[in-house]
Amino acid sequence: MKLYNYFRSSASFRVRIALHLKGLPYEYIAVHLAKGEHKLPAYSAVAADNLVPNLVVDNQHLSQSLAIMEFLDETHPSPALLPPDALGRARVRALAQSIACEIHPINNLRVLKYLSSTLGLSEDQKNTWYRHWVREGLESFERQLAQGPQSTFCYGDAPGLADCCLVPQIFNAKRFEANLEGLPLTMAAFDACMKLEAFQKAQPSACPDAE
Ligand SMILES: N[C@@H](CCC(=O)N[C@@H](CS)C(=O)NCC(=O)O)C(=O)O
Repeated sequence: MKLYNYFRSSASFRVRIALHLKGLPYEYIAVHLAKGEHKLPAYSAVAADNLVPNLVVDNQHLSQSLAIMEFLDETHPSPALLPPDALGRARVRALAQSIACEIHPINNLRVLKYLSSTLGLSEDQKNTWYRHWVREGLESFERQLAQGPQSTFCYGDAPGLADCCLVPQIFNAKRFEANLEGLPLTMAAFDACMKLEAFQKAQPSACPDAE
């Protein structure tokens, strides 16, 4: 498998965690987002959406981190990223989507660039936008964890799909100095994940293109 990705990309980081949790080897192909490499025609030939991550398996190109992680889970079921019961799976997918569909899309690179370059927001205003939406999203995430069963990770006693999404979002929030106070369940799950080798190996500083 080949993973087109970028060390700082949180959607890429999700997939790297899933690959490491499952012990699956992959070729790391760096796409430098800050230099705009994802917009070059050569990369359009790899990823029709011009985004990272993109996983190549048997010459098939897979996009969207949630879809990729579920593909990995279906093709390599152990250890599972989703619980065995339908209710549990719905809860874990909801947590994962709270990050991947609610928080991340309004704070990713192209949105932040649009705020600065096209709408002329200052660095401070852009960071205020980022911190506001991340904080609001994580408060909602915390309330959802509080409604679920008592757990070491986001759901249960093993890391899963929601943890693969949470950890990169927290890394990103820390980089932008978002307020992470008063989120005890969220940060406990984050801390539990970061004790594991798979999360350590997948983190930005461990990537070959880390700067
Ligand atoms: N929903 C997509 C998001 C993909 C995405 O937005 N990736 C970012 C990096 S985290 C990207 O390629 N950004 C390029 C840009 O915004 O120009 C997924 O989960 O894979």
